[in-house]
Amino acid sequence: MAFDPMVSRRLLLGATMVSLLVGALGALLYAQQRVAACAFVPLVAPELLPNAALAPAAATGMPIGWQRRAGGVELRGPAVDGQGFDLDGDGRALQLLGIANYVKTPSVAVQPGARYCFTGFALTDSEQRSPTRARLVFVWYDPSGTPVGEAATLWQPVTLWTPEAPPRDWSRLQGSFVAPPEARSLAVRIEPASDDRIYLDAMHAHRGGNALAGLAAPPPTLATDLPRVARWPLGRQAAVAFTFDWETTMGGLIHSRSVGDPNYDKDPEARGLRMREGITTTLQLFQPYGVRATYYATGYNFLLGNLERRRFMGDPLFAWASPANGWITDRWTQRPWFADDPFGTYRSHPAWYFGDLIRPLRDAGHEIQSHTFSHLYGGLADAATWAADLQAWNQVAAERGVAPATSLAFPWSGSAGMSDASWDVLEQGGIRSVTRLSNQMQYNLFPTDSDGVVLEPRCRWLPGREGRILACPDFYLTPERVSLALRQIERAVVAGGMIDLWAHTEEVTSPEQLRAWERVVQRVARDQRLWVAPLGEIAAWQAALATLKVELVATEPDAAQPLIVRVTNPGASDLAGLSLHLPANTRRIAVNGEELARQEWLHPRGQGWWPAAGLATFDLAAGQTAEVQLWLTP
Ligand SMILES: [Ca+2]
Ligand SMILES: [Zn+2]
Repeated sequence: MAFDPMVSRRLLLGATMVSLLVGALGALLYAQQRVAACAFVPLVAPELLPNAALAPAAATGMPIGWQRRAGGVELRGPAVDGQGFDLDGDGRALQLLGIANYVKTPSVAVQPGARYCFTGFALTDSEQRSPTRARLVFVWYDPSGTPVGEAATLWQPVTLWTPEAPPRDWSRLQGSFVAPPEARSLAVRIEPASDDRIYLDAMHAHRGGNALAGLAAPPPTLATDLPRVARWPLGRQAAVAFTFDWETTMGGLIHSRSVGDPNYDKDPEARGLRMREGITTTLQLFQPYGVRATYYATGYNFLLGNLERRRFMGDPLFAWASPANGWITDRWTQRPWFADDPFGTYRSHPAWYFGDLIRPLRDAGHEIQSHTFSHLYGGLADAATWAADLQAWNQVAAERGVAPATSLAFPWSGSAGMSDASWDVLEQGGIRSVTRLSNQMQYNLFPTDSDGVVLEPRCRWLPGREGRILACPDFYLTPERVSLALRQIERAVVAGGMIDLWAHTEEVTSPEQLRAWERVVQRVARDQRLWVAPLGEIAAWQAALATLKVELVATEPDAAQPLIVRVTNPGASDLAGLSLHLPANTRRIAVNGEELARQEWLHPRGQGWWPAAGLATFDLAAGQTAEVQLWLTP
């Protein structure tokens, strides 16, 4: 066959066109994929983050335009201080330390309705050798710079770096969200789930990020329509717990630390006796008011003695209990923690063992929870020590008929330094609420005003453990702080929250201390707006309410047809005195077919409804569903 140059040229041209088209299409697809993955694409998805290079601002230790909540966020790296890490070759990365802390990016201009994404890299060189987690929170602002919405990603793993086993790669932190209609700018907060030190580097923001949409955390559901579940039983507006740190001479008193203990320089035996006396005085204090309190006990509180010379937790030596960490001597760096046990009984050594006091406390209805077995410093102990401590506490508690701990008060308010691994141990050990958390800024989940009044007094989920562990705010009650305590309670009412009023039992023994406590207890017990209960019960209530399901059964209510609401309690806690806020035009109400009585002149105690307050109250046991019928005036 003859060779036709025309045909061949046409073919060649066609082939070239096709391959160019395929190439262009391929490039387009490739670019689309990159945009979806939040990668940089010239012109299409340029860098949006101002100072993504983390260029340092003079003298602040921070990159220009970047913000932090508290100290503990600063530039580190080979080119900064010869320490720390760097991923992208410029010699610096941003350190983030503290569970209450965050890094906040400079703001990025956005168009409403468009999707934006953020990517960055993280690792931790945790002192406790624990990997950790972090999340991103997108904060949207209107043109005036007012926040108009927030959206969080799921918690994402942050890999552990150790000198022996450095990880191959840093962990990627990423997420994307669509800008809401009012939004004109965006800043991204990076938040940690523990006090393990994190380094952040190679952070970028782009348009796009479709492929990252699945990393969004489910948004919180806000029920605003009536009927709506009231926050506390019987429609009360706030909850108050009276709690005590209660320790024998062995629990903390001989292990004095000058920081976080106002009586560190007093004789540990005399203090142990006063801790004991504080049980008698507080039982008398609460009895007339029917108030039930929480006693956070250390392990030796459960012992009637130790004639058997039992050894607990493997007779540990806590090398971290050193002057460098605030101890007044270096004694505990050489001596086992329980070495001073006199091996006597509560009769021969009443300051050392309180096993005889458990029964009277329980008989009076009070709650006994964990102040740790050993009175360890939580942020300095490792996860294995935590596990041994929780196990030992539950063991000796069981010997006195006390249930495993579900709530824990940190000795010395020493939560600063808690690793994600230690929190895992607490969670797996059944701890559902914690208090006495660190008040150092970067670890402090409950900021206060200058007088020490907690600004947002309500239990909140521990970051990274939403739905699992509640962190509850406390207020240290001393005779000088009575009027502040009353202010704190008012603040809890306004917040619809809770406050834990606390001291050591040794601090409720003098006539002056008792007068102060009496004033507050009387005030609280008579205040119909307040629910007074042990802290563990308050936390269990809040956790149960978070899982409560309220469904409107589709009907067209009129004068004859009721509105039907199904309320389900899928949790393990009974909800006695569950209350519903009702529509103002409610005429009648029935629960599971039984009409609730009107209580025109009473506060809504127990079953019934109170039209003046717009509240209906009934009990909903664990695992039960109630069908509530409301007849409304049209
Ligand atoms: Ca870098
Ligand atoms: Zn203590």
